Amino acid sequence: MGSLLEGKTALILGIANRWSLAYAIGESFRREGARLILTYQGERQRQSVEELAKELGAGRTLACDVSQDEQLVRLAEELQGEDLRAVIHSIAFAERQDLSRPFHQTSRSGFLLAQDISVYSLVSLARALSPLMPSGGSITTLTYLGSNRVIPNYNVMGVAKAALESAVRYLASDLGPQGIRVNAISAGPVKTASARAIKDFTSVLDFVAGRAPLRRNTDPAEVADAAVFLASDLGRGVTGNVLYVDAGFQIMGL
Ligand code: 0WD
Repeated sequence: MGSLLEGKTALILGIANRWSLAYAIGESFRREGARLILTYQGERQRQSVEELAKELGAGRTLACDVSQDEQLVRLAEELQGEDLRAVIHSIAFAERQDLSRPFHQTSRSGFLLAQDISVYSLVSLARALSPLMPSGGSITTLTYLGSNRVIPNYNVMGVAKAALESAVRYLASDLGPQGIRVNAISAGPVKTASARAIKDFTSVLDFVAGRAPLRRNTDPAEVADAAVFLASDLGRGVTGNVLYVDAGFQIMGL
């Protein structure tokens, strides 16, 4: 048991199941002494997230579908009086058909949906939650290499991740004077429910394991420990950054 986050309250959005990157982050945050608050997307996920919350020793579990403005307002109301020190935004969504057909066939509605859930949610959460971070703190989101390289079938989500990484920089500039740091972790591919929606995802895992400098895929625990670093005082000088935790794959040309 470490103490890098001892006494700090952390809000984690995006735990869907035990394979979610956000769940691994919850485990690492707990190990380091954080007090956890989790959210669930809707009634459908409520019970399962409450069970996962028990496993993680999380004190509170609150509803938050980021596509609903009124739920963000309610979340902020329910968190009144908390001194949030860390927020994890581990949320993305795109229509399955937009993760398999050619990118130029993306519909307007599919494009806007991916931007709304995967990017605008970070902006709206930063607005709703920054007043609850009076002592300063850290907001961390999850991104992927498909933001600046073409990854087959990642398509509309790659464009969303490019916008997300840009949003991180603008938010870091806005909130820095309040002592709030905003960063992204660019994780290597991990087999989660979201990743399975991407056509031929298993071949991406095989390719990366063969080419990455460390000759293996990314362990969710490695992503989680990087999130601890960013949320802790060890990361106090880091903001507006994209930190790659991908066994080094992003440096390779061929
Ligand atoms: O290879 C991977 N798995 C990588 C994931 C590599 C690099 C980055 N990422 C990113 C994802 O793009 C995402 O931003 O990490 C983040 C977390 O993704 P994950 O852990 O891979 O996937 P998952 O366990 O599915 O969690 C994403 C969750 C949703 O899960 P489902 O499976 O139900 O779609 O995002 C949440 C939901 O819990 N989510 C929402 N939460 C609130 N409101 C909403 C919403 N409207 N939509 C999705």
